[in-house]
Amino acid sequence: MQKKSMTITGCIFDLDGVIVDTAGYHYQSWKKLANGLGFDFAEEENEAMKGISRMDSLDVVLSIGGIEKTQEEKLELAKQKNDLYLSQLSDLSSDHLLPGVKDFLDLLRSKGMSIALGSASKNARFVIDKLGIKSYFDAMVDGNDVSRSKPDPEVFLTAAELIHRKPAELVVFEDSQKGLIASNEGGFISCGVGDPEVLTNALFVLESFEGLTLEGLSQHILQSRSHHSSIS
Ligand code: B16
Ligand code: MG
Repeated sequence: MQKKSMTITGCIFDLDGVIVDTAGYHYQSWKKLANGLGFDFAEEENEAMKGISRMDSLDVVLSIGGIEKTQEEKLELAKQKNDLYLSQLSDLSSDHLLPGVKDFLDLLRSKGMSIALGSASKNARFVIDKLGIKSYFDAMVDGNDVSRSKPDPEVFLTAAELIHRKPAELVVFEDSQKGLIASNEGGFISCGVGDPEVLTNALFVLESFEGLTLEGLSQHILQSRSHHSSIS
């Protein structure tokens, strides 16, 4: 029997919720802002906020509260949220990297894989600096570089272009449904990081990067593809 093979030339990492657990800090900041405006923002409602831009997130929060604001007021509220968010990052360090991330980055480097960042966050470069992992990245694309928010694939396609790799050869790691839709739309190999019950747009889902090898990654991809083709 012919052995199935595949080529992976690199990986694109989302930031919040994949490399570092800042998703909770984003949520706490939006909750505080909502509370200040007189309503609550429940954790279940936060899932839809993952991966989308600050201004789009603000629109979601305001619609939950049934509140309308002018563009100028919105800019001020977005600034307040960002100040709340940044105030929680003062002691961020490599200790906050999610389990297995550092080892997996080392592995990718040692195998000559390209590594890029594809994050919606305008704070991404600041966070990457604080985590001490800047030197791993061949390219970084964040919320300052794109005009369309996930689920648009712009952020990942721009990253692929910068590292001169084809989407079909790149694995995108994402913790949000919107990011996974963006990855699928761009023709990337979509790996969810988190809960498989939630991340239904992923080709396959990893709980974490702990113990992940390139062989293991290839196996996940091949198995998921053959499973998907057998049920479609
Ligand atoms: P900022 P990711 C996203 O980052 C977050 O998931 C999302 O919750 C946040 O609203 C967005 O960044 C914008 O972040 O306010 O820092 O610009 O997951 O795409 O790395
Ligand atoms: Mg994320």
